[in-house]
Amino acid sequence: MRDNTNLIVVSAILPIHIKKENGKYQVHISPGGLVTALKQVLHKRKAIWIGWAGSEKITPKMKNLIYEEGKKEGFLLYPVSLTNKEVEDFFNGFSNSIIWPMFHTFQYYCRFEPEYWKAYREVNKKFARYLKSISTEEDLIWVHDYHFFLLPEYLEKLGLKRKTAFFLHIPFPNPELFFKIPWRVEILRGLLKYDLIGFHTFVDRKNFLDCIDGLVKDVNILSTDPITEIVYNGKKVKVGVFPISIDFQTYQSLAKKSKKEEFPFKDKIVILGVDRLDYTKGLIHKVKAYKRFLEKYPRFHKKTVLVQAIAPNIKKIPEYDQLKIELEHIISETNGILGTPDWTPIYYFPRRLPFEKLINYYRFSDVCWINSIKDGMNLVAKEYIASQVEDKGALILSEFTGAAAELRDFACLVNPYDIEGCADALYRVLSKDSEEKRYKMKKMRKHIKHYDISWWGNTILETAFGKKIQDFPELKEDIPLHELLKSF
Ligand code: ADQ
Repeated sequence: MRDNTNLIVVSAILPIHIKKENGKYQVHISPGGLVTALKQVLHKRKAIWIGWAGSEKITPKMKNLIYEEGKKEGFLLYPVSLTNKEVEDFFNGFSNSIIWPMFHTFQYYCRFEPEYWKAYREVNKKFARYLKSISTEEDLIWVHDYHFFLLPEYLEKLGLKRKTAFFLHIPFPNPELFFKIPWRVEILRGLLKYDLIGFHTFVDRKNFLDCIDGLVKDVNILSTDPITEIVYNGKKVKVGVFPISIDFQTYQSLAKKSKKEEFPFKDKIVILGVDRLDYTKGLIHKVKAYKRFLEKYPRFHKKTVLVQAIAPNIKKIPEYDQLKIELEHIISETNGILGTPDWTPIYYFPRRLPFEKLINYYRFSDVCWINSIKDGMNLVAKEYIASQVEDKGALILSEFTGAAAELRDFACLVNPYDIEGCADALYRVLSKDSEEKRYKMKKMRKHIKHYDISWWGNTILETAFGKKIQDFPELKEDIPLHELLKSF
């Protein structure tokens, strides 16, 4: 039934997750940039995507539902079950209360519980066992993100020879931060068992190489450009920089069809924010800076609105509950102090916008403001640019995003900690000559159009496995479910 070579993609969460609500299974789209990007790369490819589907037990009925959902997107979804304890200690614990905060420079949010490390190893082992049951030596395994630093080590322990590539969607910290992690050496040694390791930026790669240099014995770093080669324990590991992107054409063509009549803020200057609820996104700093802008530049009163959509987070961490409370407080305080009966300075949508609405907002907003304290890339920046089909808008972009490395010459870069500086930057952007904005937007659009999601996927797969995404067959035929269920 299977071709000789399959592309098997591994991520902690599948693009959909299932919840039982009122006795019925409900399918939800998983939030976040990893899912957005991979869905676009794998579209209509017979790739097998494995990950957790948000539930402790997976019944045949759920498998069927997940399989059907995957088929709609054009790929095969295989759910891996996690116990509640594993979700707590591996997912919310090690991954999201140690690695996520540390790699985003929030070291004081880290909880270094040994139980978390134990669960992290166990779940990596579980995924390796699962891969053993579904893969052959011919298959190519493409692993995503910080949940799976140890996966190739466990594949090796199970006696499996597999070709593996790893991509880190978040930043890699410098040694000063990374060295604080109690299991730092094990993490680096685990990573060095991949055949290819990919990062968003040159800074991430440099940080990784500096950490290796400082902590791993008997490692030989051979060359640096464009792909670094490391020899460790007699094995070659490639390390590259592959800035992730978006499906430019899809955003552009949907934006062209989007209608101004459907845009709810037609008569205002609109500053748009689209983020997940996360302390890394600099949301409180953004609201403070917007408030400061209105205080300093009253001529923009009643003319300007900040439209901020915030998608809920799937991670269950106390910091997110606290952030939501603080954010809602500061938004209502700003609206209360500065708003008038006929003007609300901030429109806040605490939800995931439907795709068409998102594109409509991207196309007709005057400014998109990304204020991350730290961000691996930030796809919202690129989605906004692709949707600016009239080259009109402007991008305010935090210096601390991966996207800033690519767009620094044409976006308005800001330091999110500098409230006064951000307020002035917004003023400058709104006061700028429209020809200059048009020139900058054109330049950014040209860049993203060229370096799109296909470029990203193909470059990684070619570097790792000598294949492009198009080399994998399209998902056309109906694979009987019982064939798939055998391997669950
Ligand atoms: P994220 O931290 O999730 O991704 P980002 O890259 O901005 O950040 O992607 C978010 C995605 O979710 C975008 O596709 C956006 O359109 C969507 N989204 C967010 N809020 C939304 C809302 N309120 N309504 C509708 N859609 C919303 C992680 C890393 C990033 C990296 C990506 C990809 O943290 O740095 O860019 O992975 O590698």
